[in-house]
Amino acid sequence: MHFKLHATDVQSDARAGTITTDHGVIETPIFMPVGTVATVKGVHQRELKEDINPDIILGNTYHLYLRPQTPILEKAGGLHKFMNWDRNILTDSGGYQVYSLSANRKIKEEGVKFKSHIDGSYHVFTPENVMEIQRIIGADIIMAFDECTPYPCDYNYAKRSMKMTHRWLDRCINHLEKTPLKYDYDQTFFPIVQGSTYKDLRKQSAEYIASVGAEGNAIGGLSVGEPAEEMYEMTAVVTEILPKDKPRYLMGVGTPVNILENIALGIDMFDCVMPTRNGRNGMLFTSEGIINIKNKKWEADLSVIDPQGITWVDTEYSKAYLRHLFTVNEMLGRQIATIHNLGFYLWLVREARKHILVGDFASWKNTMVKKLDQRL
Ligand code: PRF
Repeated sequence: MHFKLHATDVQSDARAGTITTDHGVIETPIFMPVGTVATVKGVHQRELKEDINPDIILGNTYHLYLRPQTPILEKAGGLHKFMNWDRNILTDSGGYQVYSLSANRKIKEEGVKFKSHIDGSYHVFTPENVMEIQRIIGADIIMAFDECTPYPCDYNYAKRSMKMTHRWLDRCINHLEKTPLKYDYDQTFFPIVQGSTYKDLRKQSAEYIASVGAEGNAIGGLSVGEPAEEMYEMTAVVTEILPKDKPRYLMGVGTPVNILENIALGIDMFDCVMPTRNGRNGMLFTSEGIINIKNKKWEADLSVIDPQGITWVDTEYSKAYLRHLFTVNEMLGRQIATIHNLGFYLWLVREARKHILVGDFASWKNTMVKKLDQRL
């Protein structure tokens, strides 16, 4: 993997760069659509490639390990081939899903024993087997196995957990060195900063993560219920320490405003279920603000979904029609909303990149954040 910085904003820490891997170039800042179970829910590969056009998508070790299970992915020759996606993929390690999804789990030094949310069966994730699973899934970027602390989190728990995440990181790195690549392209490993909402812990964790000298670094444990201001404060503490010449990935963030604010703090990569999950629930993100398409207000509004027309669905269908599809629970409604939202998120980060390159990012961002949170 190679990361090149093309511009840094003068009024903020925003950066525009490119990440090059064996599956192509990723222009940063980037938003990675979430494709948890080997599909970006409700979107055909053709629409994903041609209409939304991301350079990279995200998959989840936790889900893929449970279904279709690693032997099937291995037989297919990895996730790229299984889902017929020839661009970049990043897989999360399960270090978050195991806590948020499984029915119950026991965290120990060795690893996490958890109960599947699907059939109640018991499984164990360790730093070692998670590296092996991610080798088999075969994503271009693979993540360290960590513990994402909840919010709020007691200081002593956060400290102990962070230290265990650091020890797990050492085990991930040791084991990866012993686990050969499975396919004919490279994989890049990203460690994850934790430390809850405590500045001193975040600082310690960022220093530890920076010291391992990985090709890219991630920040976890944020956007778990803390106020946005606290998230920005933690991001700022960490980005000050993480190396400038490596990409920085803020995991599971966020709203359009969260993304712009964190770009301003020096984040290059994002992922979040919001555009897809909230889209399936009728929430549309637009450049004018947020629309709940199920609202009666749109019942007879025959204007197009979004006059900006970022993706073709925006001008192909009216608000009243889309509301109707949600009212009668037609799956097409959820598909249209998903394409619209992903198109909007990708447009947002591409615009941010353009403005960083031109040199007016800070003023553009300030104008945008005023509009983006408005409820229409
Ligand atoms: N760790 C991992 N994945 C994550 C997170 C984390 O802390 C988060 C937190 N927002 C989202 N996804 N491994």
